Amino acid sequence: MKWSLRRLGALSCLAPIWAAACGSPSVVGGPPPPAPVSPGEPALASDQGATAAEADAFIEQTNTELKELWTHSARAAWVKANFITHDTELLEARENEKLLEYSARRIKEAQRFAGLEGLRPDTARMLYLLKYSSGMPAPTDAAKRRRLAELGTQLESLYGKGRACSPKLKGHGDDKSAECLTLGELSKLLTKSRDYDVLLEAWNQWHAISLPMRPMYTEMVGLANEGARELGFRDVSDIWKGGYDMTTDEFHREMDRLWTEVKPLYDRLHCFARARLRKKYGKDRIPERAPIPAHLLGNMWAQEWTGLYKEMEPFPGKGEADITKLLVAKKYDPIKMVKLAEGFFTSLGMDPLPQTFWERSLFTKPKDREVVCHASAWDVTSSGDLRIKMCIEVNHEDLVTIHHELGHNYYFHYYNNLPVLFQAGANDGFHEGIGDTLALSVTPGYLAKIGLLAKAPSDDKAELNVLMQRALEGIAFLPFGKLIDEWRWDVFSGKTAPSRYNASWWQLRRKYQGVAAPVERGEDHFDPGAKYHIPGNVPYTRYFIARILQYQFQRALCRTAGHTGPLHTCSIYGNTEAGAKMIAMLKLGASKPWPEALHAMTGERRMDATAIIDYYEPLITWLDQQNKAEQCGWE
Ligand code: X8Z
Ligand code: ZN
Repeated sequence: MKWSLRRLGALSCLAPIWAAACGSPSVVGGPPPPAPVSPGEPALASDQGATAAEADAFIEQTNTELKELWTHSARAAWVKANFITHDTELLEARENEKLLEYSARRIKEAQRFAGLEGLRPDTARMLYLLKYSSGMPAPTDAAKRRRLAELGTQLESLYGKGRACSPKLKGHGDDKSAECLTLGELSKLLTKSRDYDVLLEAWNQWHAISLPMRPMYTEMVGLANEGARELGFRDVSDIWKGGYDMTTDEFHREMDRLWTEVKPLYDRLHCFARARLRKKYGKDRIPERAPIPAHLLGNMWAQEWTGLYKEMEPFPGKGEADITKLLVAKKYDPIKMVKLAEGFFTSLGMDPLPQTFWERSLFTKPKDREVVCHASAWDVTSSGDLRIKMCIEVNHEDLVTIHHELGHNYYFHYYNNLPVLFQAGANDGFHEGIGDTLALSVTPGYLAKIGLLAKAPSDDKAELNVLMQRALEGIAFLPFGKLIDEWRWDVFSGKTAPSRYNASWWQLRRKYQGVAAPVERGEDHFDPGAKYHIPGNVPYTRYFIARILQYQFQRALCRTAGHTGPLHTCSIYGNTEAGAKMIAMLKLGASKPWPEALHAMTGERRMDATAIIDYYEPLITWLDQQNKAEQCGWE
């Protein structure tokens, strides 16, 4: 299964959530929650005559049948994503339709076991996981279900085929005579160019790809909500928020707590970045106390700002924080980058990737056909057919993404002997956070060890440069990670009507990220659709959670590895004790509530933002000095 597809019915980077996978089924787990969990919880009518033995048999059969359906749908999704055509779209949609039908039917059937006493704990947990497994629940009506499946496929394809076309972009792509640029080419342009108008054109034209998605997305929301109601939920958002071993109210409070804890970090980085951009673009374009124009942060969605490293470098030229430069200088190619990342996992005592991984993965963008380039990890058979699909470029960002994707693959690998309902992360944030944790160990010390750097610089200035490089990714991302699903939850619940889709999007982007659209964006646009996970229907809070957990994981693993000194200097490379702790957690899959899985690896049971705060402490102190003359914040 593709990771984002594993939530039945959502497109994923593990596989769509109607196949939701960016790494695995977003079937996440928790103990059977006390009923009623929240106002969104379905009122379950249990069957007086049902027995625990019947529940065991039901779950066993579901695991067998789901595995088969997931495999079929993952194969079709793989072929479609590697070769987007009218026919492959149809084939994928048909397989998903079957999966949607099965999933909704089994969730309904399982309601007869609700509240049943004497269930085996594993059975009770799998019933819980099943209940929240459908990220895109389909209505019973066959025509509506078919339409929902088609919409899922077509939305993802529209994104995959998207191009930004304009005479003003000529000369900025790989082919200098082309006027239409792929997202990969645009991404390079956004990191390299500092020409306000060229950047604006790239941003504008990419955001034009999503306009045809607007009516389709609206229709998809309506149909999926209908499916959710048939299952007894208020709307799809209650399902998305339901798989975290806590009530939806508790979940909201947890996410808000974590955000409140990390927001001061983001505010400082925002303040500093805005001041540096003001130097570059002038006061008129970057006024004080104003949000930053969204096209100037080196990334199409302003979600990570590593493209701005040169402007943000605290001590120019100190150390070698620019990993892209190192990779290019050492003549790395995509396969060599994947081997490097695999080498990190094996250094921890993990198994090498299977030969079929190398034979079946997509590593580079084919020239002759349309593919979905957004990176994803797969286990097509849920029993070891591991792959990644990525259009790798030789740069730092893609090296981090490769670690990210292999994190999914290693999770798949270590839990693939479990029944498929347990084949998921402890929660979906765990699945997203594994590779990211390892990427934190790609320190100058590690780079020196493997020969990418001649020697690790050891002075404070070089260290601050490295921390800035990290922060432009890890801290800049946090508000974006939080806001995407806030937008979607309100869309699903009807709080945001279709007539306010874009307005609500920009309100949230302003509130959380402190960025603003560079030009007026009315409801004649559909800007959310220009981000993969919206047409792909991949839930996003998982990345917010992962970006906090990865530091908590790292702190614990570094403790196990006996690291002394500041957290940001720790690399667990080569430490098999730390590796064993990680493997112990991976092997649990979703079989236990996430606090138990967290405990297995870290000895802690609560998500904790203090690790990320510790990690960046020296940078925060430095940013405070830099920001002294600035008026931070935005109106
Ligand atoms: O979608 C992804 C992965 C696949 S699960 C490439 N990520 C998010 C994004 O690109 O927006 C990883 C970081 C956040
Ligand atoms: Zn992922």
